[in-house]
Amino acid sequence: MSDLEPKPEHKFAFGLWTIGHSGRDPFGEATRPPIDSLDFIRGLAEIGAWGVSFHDDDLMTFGAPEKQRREELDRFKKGLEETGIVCSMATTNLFWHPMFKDGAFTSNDRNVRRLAIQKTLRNLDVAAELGAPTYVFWGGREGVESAASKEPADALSRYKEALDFLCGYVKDKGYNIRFAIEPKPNEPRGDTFLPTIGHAMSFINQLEHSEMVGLNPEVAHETMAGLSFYQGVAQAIWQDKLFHIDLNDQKIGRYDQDFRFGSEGIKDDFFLVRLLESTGYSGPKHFDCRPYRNELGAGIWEFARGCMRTYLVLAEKAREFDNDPRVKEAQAFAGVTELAVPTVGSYSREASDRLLAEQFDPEQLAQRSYGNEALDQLVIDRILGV
Ligand code: GCO
Ligand code: MN
Ligand code: MN
Repeated sequence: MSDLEPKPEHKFAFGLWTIGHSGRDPFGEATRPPIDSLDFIRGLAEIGAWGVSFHDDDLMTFGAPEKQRREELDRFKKGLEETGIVCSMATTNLFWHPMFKDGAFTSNDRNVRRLAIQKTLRNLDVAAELGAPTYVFWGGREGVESAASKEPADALSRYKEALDFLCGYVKDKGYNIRFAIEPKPNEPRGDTFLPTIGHAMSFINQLEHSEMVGLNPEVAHETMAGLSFYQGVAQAIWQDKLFHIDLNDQKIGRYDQDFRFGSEGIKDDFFLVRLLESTGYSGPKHFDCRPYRNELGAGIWEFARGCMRTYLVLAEKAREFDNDPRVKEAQAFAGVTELAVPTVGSYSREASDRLLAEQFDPEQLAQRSYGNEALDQLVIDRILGV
């Protein structure tokens, strides 16, 4: 194994709400004291992380006087300057306050919708001041329990209206910020609008400034929906829409578990890391997860170290896998590189005439074996380290 020490060049980032999560859940109170934002940033620098992200309300007390909010922001800025940690992403809390119980951009109450956009405009100014290049939209409360309560087409129109307006603001102000939508199938709502990577990507095509809007997919969210996160991310990369990523882990079909990256679906995580490394994804590797609720003190930093360590181990394993001559041979047998060869090329009359005249032998084509068992065993051997 090469060096497994996280370094700033790896671009590992954590949200203020992650390592410092209080442990509060629907069944019980906080199990840990809050961490001050300055201590948090210092802690990140100590463990070799590079970036930090925040919700407006993580950083500045909601509803507090402007003077206090300014002081809280300046304290955070001091931490960034002192440590060299960068502010890699910002987002709005549009889910915690009871006024958002029916949604934010898609609340049936027009004043709640207007306030949600106003809250976002204000935090976009903060994001610009802190140099955050990405602004995330996770639609926490954008959804329904009762399908009778909202017309989906109206909700999607209001969602689009909000994002178009906010894109207009960023362009007007000349901010260097792109938006990233974070899909999630459910929780806290019974059904969430834009539930998966696929829904979000096709929604983006409907936006006025679709070029400045991409995705922030999360391991746990696609996995909750029983989908392959790897395939979703691969398609987002193929469509140039992977602007940011939330790494964590999750058992399939459960509530949003937000486990330490690499603690559950290790084979999926192997392929995910291999994908991010081999396609040259250059954004933050952002961990949106939290320590087990029974963890305290030094243990929460062990959790953070674990996320980064597992990522680095898997990156190394992926390189070894791709350099293994037995893998190359098995991949050639499986036809992996053959899939990269165009099938018919662009349409022309000649090309279609040629294809129509060609003779294929279906029986002989059916005789091919692809050797996927041997190939996949090489994956397992590599992950298990034998
Ligand atoms: C969740 C989400 C959030 C968002 C965060 C930033 O399931 O709670 O993943 O953690 O990522 O609000 O947008
Ligand atoms: Mn989540
Ligand atoms: Mn997330």
